[in-house]
Amino acid sequence: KGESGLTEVDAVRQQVAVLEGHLRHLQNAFSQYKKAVLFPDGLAVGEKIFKMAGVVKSYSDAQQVCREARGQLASPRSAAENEAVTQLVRAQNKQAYLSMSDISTEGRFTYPMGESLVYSNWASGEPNNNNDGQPENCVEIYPEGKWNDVSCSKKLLVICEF
Ligand code: 293
Ligand code: CA
Repeated sequence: KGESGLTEVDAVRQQVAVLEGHLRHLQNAFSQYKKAVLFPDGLAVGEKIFKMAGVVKSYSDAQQVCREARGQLASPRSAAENEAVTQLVRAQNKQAYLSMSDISTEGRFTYPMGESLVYSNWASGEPNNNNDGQPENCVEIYPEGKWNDVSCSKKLLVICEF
């Protein structure tokens, strides 16, 4: 025992209590911060956040918007993520770009880093690469949540993910 009368264990207990107070404060502050950041155009699904960017752009300009914000275009990898993107699309009633394309190899849609899709929600008959003249190498999501391949020059709502 030290001169103070406190055992080392007591000192450590006190430090833990102080840290628990700091942790509680951070949890409350983070919870408030998340609500503010997601209002009114963001949605969190698991560890992913989707955010409607409020602009309508061609694919390459849309990619740039998300990249400049240190994110990437929406890439729903599950039904739950697709439902979140669909909610944002429905709120604007405008089709939005997804990140995926078959620019590298016609007929093989990939994420921006080149991996094949782990989830898809194509509308019936899609992808059909059908745009008399221009190829359809990009993907739009409809307010119903289904996907359609479209020309990458089409101007569509931008939704980023982080
Ligand atoms: C064709 C047939 C339509 C379809 C459309 C889109 C264009 O016009 O049923 O909706 O292609 O796939 O991207
Ligand atoms: Ca199509």
